[in-house]
Amino acid sequence: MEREVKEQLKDKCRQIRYLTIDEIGELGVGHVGGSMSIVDALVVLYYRAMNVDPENPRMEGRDRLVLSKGHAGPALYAVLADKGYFDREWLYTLNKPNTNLPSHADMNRTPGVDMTTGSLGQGFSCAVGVALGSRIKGDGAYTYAVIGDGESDEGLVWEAAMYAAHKKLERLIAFTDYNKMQIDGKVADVNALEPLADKWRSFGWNVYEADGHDVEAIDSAITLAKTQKGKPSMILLHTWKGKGVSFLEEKWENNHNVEISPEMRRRALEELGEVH
Ligand SMILES: Cc1ncc(C[n+]2csc(CCOP(=O)(O)OP(=O)(O)O)c2C)c(N)n1
Ligand SMILES: [Mg+2]
Repeated sequence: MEREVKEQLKDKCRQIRYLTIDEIGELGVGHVGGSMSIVDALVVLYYRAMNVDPENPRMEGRDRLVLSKGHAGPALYAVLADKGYFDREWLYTLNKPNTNLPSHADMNRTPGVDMTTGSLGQGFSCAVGVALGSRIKGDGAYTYAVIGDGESDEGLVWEAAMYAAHKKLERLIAFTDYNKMQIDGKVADVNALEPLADKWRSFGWNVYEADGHDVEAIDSAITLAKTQKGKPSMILLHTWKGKGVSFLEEKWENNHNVEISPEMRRRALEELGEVH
């Protein structure tokens, strides 16, 4: 990746984190930790990998993203607003009455959202259906899906994983936001996933691992996944819950769905720097 491109993507991550905090701060509470941990992957997807058109959110043959961990909606909304799918002012209606941006992603309300998600496990199985539909149509599109590590406790994830491999859905590329935390504690304590890479491999997937806060590593993993034939791909992203704001990073054990007071919002935005 060219140095300039990398710097641009990194700065975009900073800006998306700023918008994410700003919109949650306006509401006063939200899924901050898991929104901040997935920003870099969303940025690589929307600013580099995906064939999408904000002017035509339902374009035939577009690549699709299913944010199966739908509670990270605020991060996706920040990206979609920045890309021009809708007015940035919408961000400040997050999860308020009559909003088009509910806390969990909703394809019937928000331009650019490809699947309604929030009930953990379901989105991923829908992504497998989307990828299968695309293959049947022969439109050449890629389907991307993001699941949480806690979400991986859902049996539905593994049913869908098995079926995707059975159908040889090589244009399905999934990510696990492996931030090591879920709602009630550490993933390793609640229901350990390791050896996670081996599990996905044994389900018939190509598996890659990357630093989920390194845009170049994420981009390389996607590029590699696209060269593979006959299998879907899983990219395990090692991430940090609350990434980008020091006081949230320090609260990694308890930043899942938390208050962002006006003072916390001010401090976080100051740390993240200006957005124009
Ligand atoms: C089926 C279902 N059960 C429970 C919940 C409530 N819930 C929302 S987020 C969450 C924790 C998910 O953990 P993880 O997938 O690790 O998310 P992240 O750390 O990325 O925020 C839970 C239990 C839900 N949304 N859906
Ligand atoms: Mg998690």
